Amino acid sequence: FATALSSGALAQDVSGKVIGFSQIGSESGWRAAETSVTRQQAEERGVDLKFADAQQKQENQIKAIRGFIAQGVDAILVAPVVATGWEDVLSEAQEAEIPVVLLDRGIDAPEDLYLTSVASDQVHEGRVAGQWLVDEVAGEDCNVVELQGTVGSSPAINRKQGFEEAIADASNITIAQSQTGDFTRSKGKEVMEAFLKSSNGGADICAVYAHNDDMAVGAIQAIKDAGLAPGEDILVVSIDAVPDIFTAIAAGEANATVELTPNMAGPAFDALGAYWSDGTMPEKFIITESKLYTAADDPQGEYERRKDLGY
Ligand code: GYE
Repeated sequence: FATALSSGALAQDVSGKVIGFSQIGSESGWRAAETSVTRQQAEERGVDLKFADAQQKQENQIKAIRGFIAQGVDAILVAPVVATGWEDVLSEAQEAEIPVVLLDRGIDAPEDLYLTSVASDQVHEGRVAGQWLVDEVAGEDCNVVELQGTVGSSPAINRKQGFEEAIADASNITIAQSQTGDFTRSKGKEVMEAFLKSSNGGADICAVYAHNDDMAVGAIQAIKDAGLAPGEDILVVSIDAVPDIFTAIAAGEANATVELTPNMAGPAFDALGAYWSDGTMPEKFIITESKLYTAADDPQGEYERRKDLGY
């Protein structure tokens, strides 16, 4: 019994495994946090993590995955930059019997091509952001400008859809302009500048909805440069809950964010460990939480808490 129990206790063990991680790049603060949490998790669990930065290009991710297959890694983690175009390379991994776990973004491909997917419910995130705005403006007319994430990525598609669903019955709220800011601060600022110019210097804009905090931070700068007060003249709602947005919320320059945990690797390693120990098949979709934060939720404390976690 003692032996059976102790081997049971090792059930989730992934130590000694070689795991490749095809990361998208470093477009956002959230992405940087995910990279560092994944490295930490690997180190704590004794995983030999092979890290490949794709610099936002799917072709680099496909090359990295082929490299991992050629090296004979034990598993592959991939954060897929866009949703389409994965079937061939994931079939190659499947033929090589290397389990693949998707992190933080989804793909349009048969579900048997990956073991599991660890991600948030991105449609839900969009709904939470949209519902916050519906409640906040309480029936007043409101023109929203939207900063979308990377074109063709699952969070851009889903966060747009969820937000539109949440405001569908609010005839007072209209999405006046919507464009991609590629999940980056610099593009968020640039696109917001254009929105402000074409909206009477910003006088016609009531709120900005950004698919991530980094674009919101860029937009906040553009709003200030235009001589307006972000958070007051123009409401700001976004997604991720990174430290910098809490600084903005604490300063009254942003209003709300929806949290996305950067710890996608922890549940992924747990799932792989169980799978390797006794063949346990994980849930196909492991869904992380999406909590709304506003100025009422101790933004300074949330900032510090994340800094302590190594964001
Ligand atoms: O929200 C954004 C990042 O894929 C869900 O990608 C993730 C998104 C995240 O760059 O900041």
